[in-house]
Amino acid sequence: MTYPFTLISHSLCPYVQRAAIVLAEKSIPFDRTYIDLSDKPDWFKAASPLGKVPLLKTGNHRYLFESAPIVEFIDETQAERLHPDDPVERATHRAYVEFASQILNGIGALYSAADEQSFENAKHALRSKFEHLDTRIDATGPYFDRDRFSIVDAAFGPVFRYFDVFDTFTDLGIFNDLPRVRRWRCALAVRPSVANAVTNDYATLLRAFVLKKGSWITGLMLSAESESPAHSIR
Ligand SMILES: N[C@@H](CCC(=O)N[C@@H](CS)C(=O)NCC(=O)O)C(=O)O
Repeated sequence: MTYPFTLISHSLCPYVQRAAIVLAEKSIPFDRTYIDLSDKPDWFKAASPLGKVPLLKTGNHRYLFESAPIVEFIDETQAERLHPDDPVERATHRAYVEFASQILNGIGALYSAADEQSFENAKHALRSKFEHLDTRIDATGPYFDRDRFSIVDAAFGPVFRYFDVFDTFTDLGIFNDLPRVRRWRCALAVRPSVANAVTNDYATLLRAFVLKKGSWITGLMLSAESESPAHSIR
């Protein structure tokens, strides 16, 4: 059986996860096609003007690209809206989806940092963004917009997922004394749409990615493995 939507994916891509989470929140069944981004097939290059995942193949065989318009399209056309009705609130939510993208860039800087100083700089830049979020999230929680799961949550589930893996080999301390962010992270981790947006081998694949990076964080992972080889992927 084929479904009206196919999400063109990569196993580790946080932007793909946003679309998968929003589809799941709306109980829309969909197919997934995984792309090897180091060896992109011709049909993918033709369908993706920027050469990136996600793409959403819609029922009429059109491909949508870029996660923000894909997510907005799903939100506008399927089931109840996840974005708020109020235009100011909606614009604010869109801004925090962009904030999540900036945090993803910061995570990229963290795992790419070649030396301890750049690693510490990346860590502090991330920490200050989460400090801001801790002041921004409502005390009642559990989500960005209290008890209403929104697209901002779909953007932050994949952000926190990186730290679930990093926490297995290093104590970054990024969330220390940030109780609202910590509670939000826990609430997203157990939300089925978020938990099921990746395959079961996500952690193994992310560790393999970190190993290949050959950066400062790779050294932290390898030294933790030499002390406790339980998570070793080699
Ligand atoms: N702005 C894009 C970012 C998507 C993105 O960076 N995708 C990455 C994987 S996570 C990709 O496809 N990279 C392949 C490439 O740049 O060649 C979006 O929101 O969809």
